[in-house]
Amino acid sequence: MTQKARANGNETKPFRIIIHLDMDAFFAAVEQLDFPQYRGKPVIVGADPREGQGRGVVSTASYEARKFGIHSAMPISRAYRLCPNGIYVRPRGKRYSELSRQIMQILYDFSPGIEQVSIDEAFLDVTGCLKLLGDAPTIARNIKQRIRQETGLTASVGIASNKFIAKIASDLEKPNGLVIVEPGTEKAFLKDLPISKMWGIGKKTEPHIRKMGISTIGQLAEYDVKLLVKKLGKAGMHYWRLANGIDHRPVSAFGPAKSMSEERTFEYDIDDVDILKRKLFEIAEDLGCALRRKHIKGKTITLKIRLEDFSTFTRSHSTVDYTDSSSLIYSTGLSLFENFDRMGMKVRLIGIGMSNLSHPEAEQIGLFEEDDSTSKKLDHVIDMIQEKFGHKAITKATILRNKRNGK
Ligand code: TTP
Ligand code: MG
Repeated sequence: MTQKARANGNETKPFRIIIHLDMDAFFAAVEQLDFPQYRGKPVIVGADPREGQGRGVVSTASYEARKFGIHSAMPISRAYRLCPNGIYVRPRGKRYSELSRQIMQILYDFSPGIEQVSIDEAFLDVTGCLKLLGDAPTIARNIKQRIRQETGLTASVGIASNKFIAKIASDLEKPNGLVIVEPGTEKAFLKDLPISKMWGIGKKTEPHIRKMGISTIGQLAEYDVKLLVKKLGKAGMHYWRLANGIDHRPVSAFGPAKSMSEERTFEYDIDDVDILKRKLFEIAEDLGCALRRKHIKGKTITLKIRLEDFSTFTRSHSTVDYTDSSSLIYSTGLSLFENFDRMGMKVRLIGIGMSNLSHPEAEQIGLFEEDDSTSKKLDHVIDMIQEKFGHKAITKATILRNKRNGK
């Protein structure tokens, strides 16, 4: 199969069956599981509401609480005003991770082709498992049943010929949903859905697209693709292909690494900016080193931050050229960090990821290669010494200075 983009909308592709699974109101459902007195009640997991004066946000809300208009990322004070009699609880990350691992383990019994996308969500490529396990709806029902029996939780599942459609399908009949999109019906399935359902179209892009007179995925599919590319750049082609039901992205357990990342979860939530900066510096060093060791470079640097209430955010920036430079990774990560509003909350986890990867043969010779050469040489020397004498043998002065200051 050729993975190259052809913009005629009729390209042939191998037949695949992809399942997308997403747990229902995950954190809140776990609370209702462990505390039976919460069942059937509005449960809000997140920051402390302190009689409506609390800072921070909602991590998630049970479906009973959603009837009051409460949703993830809403300020907790607002949630409290909407539902003062709700049950407000702090997140219990360890417990959620434990159940997440158990759920993913169940999925591995059905297919080795699993891509876990978040704590409660995964894609499975079951194309090769049909003979063994039955048709896709049977597999999906069995997965849901095993999760229910072994954990007591419900999941929603979408089945389709690609990831994009499967992801949309799993969301359509939540909670406890099972939506099957038969091959050949992809475009009809997408046609009347609002563009807000499109994976990847964020709050910034959506108004832009709406201004172009596009409000449904069907309208996007019918839009002049050349004009779309002119207005939205490369992303325009990507969206147009998705809107036409074309998505060849593999479930990445089968494909090469799409990103590399380093992150640190802290024992205690951290507020001190200097400590956080130093952690970022260490992460950038480790990530740069890992990239150089594998001879991989990347263009998109993503900062990941998890706050004390478990809300998790990412902020990305793409560099002009492919890079594996620790100092460029650090300076980019730092500027993303400095522009991020923590809403007064402490940080529980911080990390940096590199995506949009290239292998050496695809590397472009950068415009700024010359200016970069000193830090490149320094990176190289550090890598060599660390390789020979171990990771702790050498470190840049910034880390050392902070260590001496006892931070
Ligand atoms: P989601 O799957 O987005 O949400 P959900 O499982 O709570 O509800 P749904 O039935 O709609 O899938 O996220 C999974 C968990 O991740 C969620 O239970 C809590 C956490 N989370 C946050 O902490 N902050 C957020 O902004 C979001 C979206 C999720
Ligand atoms: Mg979910």
